[in-house]
Amino acid sequence: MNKTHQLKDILKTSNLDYLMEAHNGISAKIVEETGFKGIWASGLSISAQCGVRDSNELSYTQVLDICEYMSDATTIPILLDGDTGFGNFNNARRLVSKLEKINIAGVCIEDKLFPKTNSFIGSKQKLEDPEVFARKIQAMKDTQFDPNFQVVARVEAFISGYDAEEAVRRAEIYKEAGADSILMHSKKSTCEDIDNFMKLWENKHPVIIVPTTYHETPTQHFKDIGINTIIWANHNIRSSITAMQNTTKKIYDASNISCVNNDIVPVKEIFRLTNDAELRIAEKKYL
Ligand code: SPV
Ligand code: MG
Repeated sequence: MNKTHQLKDILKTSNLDYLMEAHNGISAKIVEETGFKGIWASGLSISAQCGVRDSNELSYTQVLDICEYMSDATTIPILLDGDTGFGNFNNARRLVSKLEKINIAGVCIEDKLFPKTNSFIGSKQKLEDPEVFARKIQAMKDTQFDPNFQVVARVEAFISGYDAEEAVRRAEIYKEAGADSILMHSKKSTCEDIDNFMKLWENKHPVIIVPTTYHETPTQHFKDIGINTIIWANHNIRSSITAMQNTTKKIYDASNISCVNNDIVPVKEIFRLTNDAELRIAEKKYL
């Protein structure tokens, strides 16, 4: 099954599936070999690993370059966090064409304004007019070459302080415009927003959630209310920051590296992850 078909299966089937965050080639590879069926290429994490803010400070071609490394390193599908699509309908549809060329299986766009701000910053972010956003989705769906390429519409109504009725109103418009799934975002510490939405939504179309702040809700609850996909959105970048901070501090304090040897992988693990063995075999054949 090709990657777009795999992603479609993850997002559209009624059983609960997961996408795990990655932000470069090596983290994508780790996500795959751990057993996840798909990858969330997080805008926050990709920006952070470049040392910049999640405010469209990376150009879209810079994001594409990182996606290409992630795609080349893996055989499972990647859903790119495409923010607002890097502009209007025209920028968004060009993004789709470029993503298909590097074997990215789908893209999620959110109904905010370019340049975007991370959903966890501030409380009343201005949203895009839903009809304008719907035409952006339509342009993306009209542009895709592979019929299985996935366009996900992310609703930011709860993030901007609106109620479940507004969330449903927007989700319906985006579904009608051709979105393959709806990502309903919330930053409450409980799953109250998601519960309210799902009651009104009545499983009309597949739903993705990102329970970063309401992580104490048991996963079984999301199965029970009919969520299709959960995104674990930023845990690889956060864990790598913790690891790097601890290691760097220990080496700084000790002026020696023996103190961290038990905390870190041996260099040969890097060779394994980047498949150095294949190059050794190829050298025998071609050198
Ligand atoms: C991301 O991972 O970049 C997301 C999810 O968009 S969040 O940061 O929760 O908005
Ligand atoms: Mg993002």
